[in-house]
Amino acid sequence: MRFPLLLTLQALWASVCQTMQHYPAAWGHYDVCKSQVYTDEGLTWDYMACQPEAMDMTKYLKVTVDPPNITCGDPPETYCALENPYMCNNECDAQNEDLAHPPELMFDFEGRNPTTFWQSSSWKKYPRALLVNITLSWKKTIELTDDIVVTFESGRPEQMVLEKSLDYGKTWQPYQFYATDCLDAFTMEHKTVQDLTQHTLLDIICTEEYSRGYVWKNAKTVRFEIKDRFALFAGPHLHNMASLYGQLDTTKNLRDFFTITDLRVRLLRPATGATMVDENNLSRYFYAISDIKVQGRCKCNLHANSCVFDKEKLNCECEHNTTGPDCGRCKRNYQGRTWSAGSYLPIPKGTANTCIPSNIGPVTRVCDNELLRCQNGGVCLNNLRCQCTPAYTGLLCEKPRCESELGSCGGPNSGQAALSSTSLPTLLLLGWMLLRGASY
Ligand SMILES: [Ca+2]
Repeated sequence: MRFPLLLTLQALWASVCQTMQHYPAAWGHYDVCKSQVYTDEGLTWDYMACQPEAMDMTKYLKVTVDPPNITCGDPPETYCALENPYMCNNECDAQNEDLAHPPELMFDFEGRNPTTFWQSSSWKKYPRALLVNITLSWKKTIELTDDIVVTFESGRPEQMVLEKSLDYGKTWQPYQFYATDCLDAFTMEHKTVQDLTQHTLLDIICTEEYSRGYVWKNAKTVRFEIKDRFALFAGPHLHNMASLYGQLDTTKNLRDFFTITDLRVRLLRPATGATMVDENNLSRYFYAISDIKVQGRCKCNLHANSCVFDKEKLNCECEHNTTGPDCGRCKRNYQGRTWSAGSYLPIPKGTANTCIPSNIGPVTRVCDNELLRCQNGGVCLNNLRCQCTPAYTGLLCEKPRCESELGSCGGPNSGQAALSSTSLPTLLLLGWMLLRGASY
């Protein structure tokens, strides 16, 4: 009679474990760099991979609009609506605060009515191109975590390029091309982010999706889709971040793709609303942008969980004995081994790859990732000790911690280990009740 009950218990246990494996909270947020733990050797630090929270990066940028005299209002100018050349009540005057449209208005608080926006002067020199570069500089490497969204107050441009720099503006690479006709403007085929696959994710595409002004005059945004690109690895609702983190860890190109120091919006041709440009009323053609959204986090190489804005510049608050604006090197006296970035793996805590004191070299190493391997799922920390899974102990995690107990020595990861401590008494109680019920 008791045999089927034991089977029931085992099935219950298995299903609880399975549920835990799909529970997203078990994945790390990577928001803690270290914590104190009790080990066989006493109280020590346990180091983990960590990163600052994603935030609104537009608060920390410097904006430059080029050419310098391209912002409207000097001299004052009156603009007409694109859709209606007789509706000319849009005034711009740089000397009048209420009528000025400086670049800062692309980054102020949105949601007010009427909206605030930057505006260019009009296309007075037609047919010469109306070119404007808007450069956003951070003086710091940052990692994009959400879509870049540019909201236009004018019609969306007929041609534009979004570019990025990874070297503080020395060199630029295109991120995406935008045009009403990709073939005509850039001799590229029209594609959308949905055409990309895991293998072509790094391809630079031209899209017509955000440029068709005349038909969709209420569509105001131009987007660079970061999340859709993440989804190629992490699934449609980004529920499998483990897969994405794994890829980011092992593929430098992929990591670099989402990393920037500067962004540049190159406006190449304004909305014209029709096939022919009305040369008698060029004040219908201009660019106006009400908002640019950039979400991201400081790149700290998984060695810092905060990033501070000091003297007009963002800086990682480095842990793990690292230093530098991106925690990109070991501190003095902590060069016992080569610096390396932290790692997202194994999930949920990752690996800190801390810098170790210079006088602790290979002589005293307890473990490494090749010869002196930690056993039974243990992780080598700083070459100094193995961090064992709950079920094992010993210098290299070679000894089972609870040989005498029956099959409940804890699972292979910390999520399940936590579960075993809280749920085992419940399960035993349940088993006892079932057995009692069976004996009546
Ligand atoms: Ca605004």
